[in-house]
Amino acid sequence: EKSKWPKETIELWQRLSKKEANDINSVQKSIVHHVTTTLARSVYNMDNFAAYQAVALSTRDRLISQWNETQGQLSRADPKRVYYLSLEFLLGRSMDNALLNLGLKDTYGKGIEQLGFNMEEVIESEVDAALGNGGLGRLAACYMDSLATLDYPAWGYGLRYNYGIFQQRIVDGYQTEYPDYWLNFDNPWELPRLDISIQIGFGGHVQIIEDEYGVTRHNWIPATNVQAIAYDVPIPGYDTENCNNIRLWRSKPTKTFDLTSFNEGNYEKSVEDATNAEKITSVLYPNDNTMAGKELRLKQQYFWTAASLDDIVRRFKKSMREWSDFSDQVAIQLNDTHPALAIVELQRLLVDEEMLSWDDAWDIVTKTFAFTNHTVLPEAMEKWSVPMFEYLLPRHLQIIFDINLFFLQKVEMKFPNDRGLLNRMSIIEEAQPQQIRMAHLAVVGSHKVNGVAALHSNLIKTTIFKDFVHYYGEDKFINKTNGITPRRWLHQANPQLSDFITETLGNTKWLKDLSLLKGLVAKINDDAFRKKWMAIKRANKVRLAELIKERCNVEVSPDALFDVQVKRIHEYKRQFMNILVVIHRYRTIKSMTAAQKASVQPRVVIFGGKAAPGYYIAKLVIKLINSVAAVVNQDPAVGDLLKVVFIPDYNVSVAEVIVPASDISQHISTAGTEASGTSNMKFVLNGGLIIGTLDGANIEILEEIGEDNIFIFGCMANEVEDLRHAQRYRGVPMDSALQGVISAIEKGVFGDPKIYQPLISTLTVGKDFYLISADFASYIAANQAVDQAYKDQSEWSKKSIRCTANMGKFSSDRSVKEYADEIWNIKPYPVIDEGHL
Ligand code: 7GP
Repeated sequence: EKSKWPKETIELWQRLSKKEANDINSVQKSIVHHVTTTLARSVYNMDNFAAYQAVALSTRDRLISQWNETQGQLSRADPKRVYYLSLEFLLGRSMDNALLNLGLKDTYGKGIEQLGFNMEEVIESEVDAALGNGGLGRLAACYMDSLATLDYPAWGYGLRYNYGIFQQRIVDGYQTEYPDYWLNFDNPWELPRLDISIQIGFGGHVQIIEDEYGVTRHNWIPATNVQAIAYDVPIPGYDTENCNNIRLWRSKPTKTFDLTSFNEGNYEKSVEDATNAEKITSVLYPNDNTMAGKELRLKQQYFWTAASLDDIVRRFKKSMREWSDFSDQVAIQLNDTHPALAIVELQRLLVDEEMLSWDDAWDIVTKTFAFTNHTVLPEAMEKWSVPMFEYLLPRHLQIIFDINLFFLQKVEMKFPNDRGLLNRMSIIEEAQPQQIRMAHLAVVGSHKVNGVAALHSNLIKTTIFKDFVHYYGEDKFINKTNGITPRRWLHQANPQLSDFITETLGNTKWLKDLSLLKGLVAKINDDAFRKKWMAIKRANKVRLAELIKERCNVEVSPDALFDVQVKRIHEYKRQFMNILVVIHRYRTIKSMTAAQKASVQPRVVIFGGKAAPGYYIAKLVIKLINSVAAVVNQDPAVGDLLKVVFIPDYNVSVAEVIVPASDISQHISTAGTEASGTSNMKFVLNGGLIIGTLDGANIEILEEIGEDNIFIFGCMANEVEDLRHAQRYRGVPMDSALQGVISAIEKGVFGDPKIYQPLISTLTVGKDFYLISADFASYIAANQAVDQAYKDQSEWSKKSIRCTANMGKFSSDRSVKEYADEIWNIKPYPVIDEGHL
């Protein structure tokens, strides 16, 4: 124990652990030091990647100092912390972000320039950390940035997958998947904590023990154990000393297990068991908004929640407080239902291992957890089959049945004699076999439940959680509209615009208080200002055009209107509707005279996004987009009036190039299906207008920026049911423009029409679940309105400025503050720079 050492020893440590200086000389020295020692290279043996590694290692040294300082001071002060449990953290690259947040980008940039390298090229050498699918995972990453920036004591807990989301390549127009070997060249942004290792059990049986007072205790004897090893990822805040942590768990075989098998003389079995243990954290499941129901996924969820809770409880126990203080020290946020097992695990630890009474334990549990729902799509609701669950987690199943029994008893007391209600609210679905409804478990075990945008939070109250609102009352169900970090999504991704805003507003305060962007409105009638604003947009479009040339081998003009839809490919997001309207546009242009063509607004339609490998219809949409692109892009009758591209392998770092370069982007989900959307916020923050439905956060963006600056179309969420009904039972005919488009596909204009038959079938009258036909005409009209508006560049530039200026609400700083005040009850704890560790 350090505190037992004599004063002189501690002072010696403090003298020797002085933080590195950050002048250009020290920075260069540290880079070259890493080149020559850590990398064992020299000036004669350097390339961009080696430069990246050296800069990363040097930056990492500085991060670790801050991390140590933060974690040390927090351990001593021991304030209440929040733990954000997320199976996904879609971090992207770290170096640029870390240097900007530490305020060292300029110094490092100059430093390596003198050493013969270009910072932007060096940054490009980093591979993305892609431990997430889409919105949910990227939200977790934005929240970690805000938590650190606002000095909140917060840790993330997740899994260290060996393979992140697959890499997408397009072969003959089709998506093919390749493994993401992101750890092949070592990851400088993680600190392996080989000393932190936790045993996690699986399977086995439950012993019932009766003590001398006749009280029964349950003792779970797992059949197998695996080890969880911690890897820490430092998350520096912007312009602060605070540096938070994401702890990612990696699975390893246990040493004792190896030995037993070895002693039993069963070498092969021990090797097999060891590989099975490693498998748990080997791969991220590539589904976005759908549940796969695989046993290995359930193993991942338990492995991760059990390791995290063990860690959290161990940290709490160090403070020697009473158990009744637990929820005053610890808040745990469940990022969707993936970590809902944590509720059961904490109850098990408290009752079986800490010997608390059931009721005392349950009181602690429900005060500790809060739950965020990210979707209402039925196919995404997590359910686990009871037999499979019992085989893996026998004791947890008993606890779930008990939680359910006590819960349903209370429901019965409040609303007697309503079996239908009990059936609907039960955590167990009476199917063959029985299923555990994880969303119900999460609601019952949490003190607050939130949706991620106003519309979505209201929807969950009237649909999936209706009975629960009736039972618990309104206060438990709240809204926390999503946000995005302006540090990555403006300052880092759009440096020119960031500098221009800083110059205009006189300082960088807006990066920590995004509402200050309002100050830009005063410049709206300043011609020079508007010209510069549009010149920056154009420069960003040039950068994107270069990326398109490189990745798609298509030349696009930066003077055309850039129209973007980038997000996971999903029927509810309606990329299909977008490409159908592109075909409509193509046909319209083809039918025009030369004189008519002269007034067409040239457009580049840009798609990007991955489809889940098993999602057949989504993959067909990608094929259709590529086929349309192939035909349109080489049609001399169209020329530059229309270009279509599908950018392969859309990910965070590609998004950082695309987002600042869009004129218009598409957020066109069927109303009521997109919980929030977050890329909509990124585009508008960067002065890109959006075309969208009244869905998710689009509605709140409209409220903030005003209806003149957004293109809204389509039906509203409360009309969807009636429209579906009318389609199904009253045979509303298909939209006529849509009919024309479909017959073009069927005639083979875009290749063998047989390929697309399953896709076209989804539009059959009565089956068009996502209402593409119903919204088609208004979608075409909205697109025409965009063309019209874009022609007046001066008016457009005003809209663009108004967009950026009014996006203050959508900073993840605002979201995180709301969570901290209204759910977690935590306060900022700003770390003091003591100059040593
Ligand atoms: C997404 C939602 O689809 C998106 O609308 C939202 O902005 C985002 O979460 C962040 O809240 N949901 C998922 O990514 C997802 O997989 C099912 O949800 C668990």
